[in-house]
Amino acid sequence: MWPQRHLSLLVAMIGMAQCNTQVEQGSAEECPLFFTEIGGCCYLFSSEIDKMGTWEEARAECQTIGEDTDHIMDLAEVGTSSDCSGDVQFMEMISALGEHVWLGASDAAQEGNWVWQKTGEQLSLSNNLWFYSDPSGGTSENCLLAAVLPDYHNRANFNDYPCSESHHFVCQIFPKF
Ligand SMILES: [Ca+2]
Repeated sequence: MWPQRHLSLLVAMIGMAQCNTQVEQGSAEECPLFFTEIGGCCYLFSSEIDKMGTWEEARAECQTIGEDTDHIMDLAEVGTSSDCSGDVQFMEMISALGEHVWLGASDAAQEGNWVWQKTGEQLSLSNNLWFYSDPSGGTSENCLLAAVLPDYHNRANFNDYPCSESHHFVCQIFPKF
């Protein structure tokens, strides 16, 4: 487990921000407190709330914050929603922060078949955001990390990493269907 401090305060503050801004779900012009609006969608970078965790812990944290604030939330996805037009800016934001972050894709169910877990969309192995030699870890690396690596000019790119490692992460508000 990782530190739970500030969670209740965070939830209260997100709730207050919601009341003040009349946030629309998914594609919001304004995002709740602590969230960042990129390309019409709202993202929560966990460094903003001092949180890290395994991939599973990160995903659960996103879902819990969503339930507590009446949003559909999960680990962030890239390229799965036409409502979110800021994929390039999103990756640039991760590069600028300079920290590895968990994103919402996994190939745990079937090795080599990468699937964004919230939408069920495929993450193609030909997606050019993959690090040039990844995915490379076989069954020992089944979770998607946006890594910021010096040997890749500190440019965020997709890597397969062991799901049990602890990293920062990014949550996203998804539309209510
Ligand atoms: Ca794998």
